[in-house]
Amino acid sequence: MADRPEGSAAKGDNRPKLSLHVPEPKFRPGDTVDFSHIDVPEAGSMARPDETCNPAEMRDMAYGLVRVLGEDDQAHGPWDPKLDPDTLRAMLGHMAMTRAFDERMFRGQRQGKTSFYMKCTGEEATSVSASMALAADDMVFPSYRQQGILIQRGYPMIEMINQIYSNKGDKLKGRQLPIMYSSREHSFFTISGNLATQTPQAVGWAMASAIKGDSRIAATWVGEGSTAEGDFHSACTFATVYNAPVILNVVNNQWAISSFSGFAGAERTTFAARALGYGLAGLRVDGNDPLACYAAEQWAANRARANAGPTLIEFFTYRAEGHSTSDDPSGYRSAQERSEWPLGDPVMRLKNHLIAIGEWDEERQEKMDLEAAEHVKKVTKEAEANGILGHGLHHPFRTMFEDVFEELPWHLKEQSAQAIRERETKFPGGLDL
Ligand SMILES: Cc1ncc(C[n+]2csc(CCOP(=O)(O)OP(=O)(O)O)c2C)c(N)n1
Ligand SMILES: [Mg+2]
Repeated sequence: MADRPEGSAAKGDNRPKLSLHVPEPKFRPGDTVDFSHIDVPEAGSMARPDETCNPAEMRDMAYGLVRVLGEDDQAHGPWDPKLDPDTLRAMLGHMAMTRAFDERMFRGQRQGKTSFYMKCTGEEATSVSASMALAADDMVFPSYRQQGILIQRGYPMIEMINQIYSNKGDKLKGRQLPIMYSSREHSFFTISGNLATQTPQAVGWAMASAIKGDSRIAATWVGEGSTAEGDFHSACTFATVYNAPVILNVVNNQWAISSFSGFAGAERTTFAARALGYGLAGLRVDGNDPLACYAAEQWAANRARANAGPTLIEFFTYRAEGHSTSDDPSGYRSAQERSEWPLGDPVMRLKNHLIAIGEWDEERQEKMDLEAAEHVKKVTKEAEANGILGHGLHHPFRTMFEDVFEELPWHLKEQSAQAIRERETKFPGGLDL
């Protein structure tokens, strides 16, 4: 019998064999990085539609890139939010504080004071600047990389560190992974490690706000990798169907631990373009341009407040450091990526802008950085008095059974008693039970 013709799928079938595409990042460790394929349009070149416009008119905004700060460090075009110098300096201050906080907490993990930390280096504008464009009581549903929101909203830093150290001052009693904060007073929804769950929650909260005739809107932040989760798509459907007053911020830092953005669909289209299929307003924004981040969030907030509909914003940025303290990016990506990244550093860009408009100088910057580092150091010392990892100054063991049921059911009482008995046997008199 003659062999099956080459390239055919099955016997007697001359249709071509099917093949599957498996995405592969452009650069691996040791590779020379060339980002010339990334289109960086001129600052100020994108039109700014009216906040109440039809999403169908926003195609360009979903595929292009909203940019305000140009190579000349000046603000350009219709998206310039025209913030006064005091506001710009405050924005710079929050970003500098976020960076100082990240540095110290990262070192704390390396010194064994906590088990885990996640930095947001290079992505500060996507939380700080966006948060500044919202009202303080708008409800935010962040992921784990938006510590900048808490810093901008004035959440006491000692609470953040107590939580990271899971010590006796931790209001969450050690029940959450370090950095998974929660603050009702700061309209900051409890962070969940289950990716993308915050997106339908934000939409649901926004729907409830509208049902109640309230004036507060909701905003959520989700990583580009997490948009591959079904929850994100349910969130988009509910948002568009009910015209929920919500902002869906997608932080495209191009990596999801060691998986590059291609696995979430970035080889095919932009994340902002997802909006078009749902009939949502979609904006793709230079995430390292603090003014563009502010302007886009403000546009979306105005739209939501006017009952004109939800917005999906893609912040195009780059995760400059490892995913977390448990990660080593040198194992899967080229170390050159960070320095070759064409959109620069958000802190430097805002600093250079302030200097260019005559409202800042290098000495003041040095002082700001020093004061931020000193502040974090001082608060860290205060938090350390409440305990660090492994020093026993945590909430008593038995508290893990508390706060869930009004009255502890019999089977949990039994489990609690057994757990305490076993612990007493293992560490006689040594641990706070
Ligand atoms: C449902 C779910 N799947 C997988 C994980 C493991 N995980 C934690 S973070 C992460 C990467 C997420 O990447 P991305 O959404 O791009 O956010 P980024 O970390 O870049 O900010 C993964 C896969 C998880 N926590 N939850
Ligand atoms: Mg990511």
